[in-house]
Amino acid sequence: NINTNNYDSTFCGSLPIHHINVIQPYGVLLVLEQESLNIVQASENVPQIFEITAQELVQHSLAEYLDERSAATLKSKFEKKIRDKIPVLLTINGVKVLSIIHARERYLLLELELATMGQTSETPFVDVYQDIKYAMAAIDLAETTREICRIAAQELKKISGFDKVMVYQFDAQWNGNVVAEEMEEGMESYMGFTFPASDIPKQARALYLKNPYRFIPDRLYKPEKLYPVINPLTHSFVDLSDCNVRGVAAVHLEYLKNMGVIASMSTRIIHNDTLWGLIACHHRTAKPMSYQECAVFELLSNVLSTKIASLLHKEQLAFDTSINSKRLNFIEAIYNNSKLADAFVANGSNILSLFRAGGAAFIQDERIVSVGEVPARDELADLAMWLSAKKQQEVFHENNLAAVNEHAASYANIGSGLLVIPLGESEDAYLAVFRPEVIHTVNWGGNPNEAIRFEGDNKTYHPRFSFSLWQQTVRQTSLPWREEEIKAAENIRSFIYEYSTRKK
Ligand code: BLA
Repeated sequence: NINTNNYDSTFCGSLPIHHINVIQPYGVLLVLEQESLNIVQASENVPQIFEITAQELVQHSLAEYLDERSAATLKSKFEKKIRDKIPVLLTINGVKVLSIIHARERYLLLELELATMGQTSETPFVDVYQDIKYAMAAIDLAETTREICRIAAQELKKISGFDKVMVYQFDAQWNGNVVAEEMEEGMESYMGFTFPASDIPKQARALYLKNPYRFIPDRLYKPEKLYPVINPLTHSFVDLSDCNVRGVAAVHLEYLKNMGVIASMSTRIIHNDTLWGLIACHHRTAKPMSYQECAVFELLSNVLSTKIASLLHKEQLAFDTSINSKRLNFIEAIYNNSKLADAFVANGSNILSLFRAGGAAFIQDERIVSVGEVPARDELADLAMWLSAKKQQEVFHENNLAAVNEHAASYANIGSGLLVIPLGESEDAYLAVFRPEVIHTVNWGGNPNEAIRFEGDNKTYHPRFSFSLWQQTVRQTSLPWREEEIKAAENIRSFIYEYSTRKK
């Protein structure tokens, strides 16, 4: 048995990654008081820009270092009360520095990029633009989500030069599947592998709704502390959740080490305001990138999200249309037959198709009629008693019935999946729809039971060492019930209820 999800929400999922209070040294972080631009906190690598220490710098206002134009730019950004992160080019101490501004309730965060500081020569915009145009056109031609992901991985690998680019799709339990992979020769392939949810726990996933990417150019970095440690305006640690340079959780640095990775970049894919997947990039050596290079990831992630959303929307429409016509077909049969049991028998094959089922049974006290492959009579009677004991009045659905009803193990091959429409308020009458067992193999990237390993002290912990293939055979499970199918069942239940009440 696999038991990993609890770590996703409890242990790993509660590490306070936003209050880490150190940054990665590819930028400098300043915390400013809004009006005065007084520097109240600074990262200890500030001498690289200001030539004085953080301790000295916090006596000053940033205004003293800005030229007139930069000061005006900063001021205008604040006055517009923009909450988004905005990149601006400031002249600090006479040097041009790309700066990302975050306006908070009581203070401002300023991230200053070191990699491009003082640079004037940039890659001409057209060079970048033609690569992006090409990638966008290729993505747009794709006809399935798989193909979109494959092309995106291919193009991003070409543009970015990362050793490996993967696309990672989340499932309903937040495990992730690698659905596309492009990599240099000699690297370990994770194509088709599933990784447990706790590898990237819920608070880390949540950050992708705010930030387009997480960039770790060098896991061997020296963390830079903030001075002073406590923000004097809020009397607490600064919330670094949307800072690019935010320091990395130790467990994840170890994870990257175990994967043989020095640099990592992950970019979100969003669908319906939830995280659909990530583009995960690995490099075996350090990989510095400028804000502009990171912006290419952000842009392509938007293109990818939009394209995936449009495909999924089309698929959803087609599914809805088909399920609706079958649902109406059944409702018509109920109209045309004075007895529900007769409507059920007359409409049998449509019901099987409506619910993509192997069998269905109409159970009303002693009376049982069925279509397709269903459990034996006594097993159906037992199931009805179980539902009655549960006082099941709403639609019930399960795709691993044996896990909740021990008797169901004996008919798992035909009834691992069960969807029940209770037919009466007071009587024990049910329409039960069965789905067969689908035995399948999950290819895990390393043993998920070892996703986290505690040392003897029960406090120190490590991520797993190995990400090589670990196979799990899943039994007694059917295809899951889709939301639209459950909705159709609920609709049929309320129709039957109202229809039979009216007839009385
Ligand atoms: C972060 N884990 C991450 C991130 C990814 C993964 C992509 C985001 C940071 C990054 O881009 O590097 C996971 N990366 C993967 C997976 C693949 C990949 C699955 O390439 C597959 C191909 N991690 C653990 C355990 C814990 C944990 C046991 O293994 C918790 C105890 C936590 N992972 C964890 C945390 C973060 C993280 C806290 C956030 C790190 C941060 O942003 O500081």
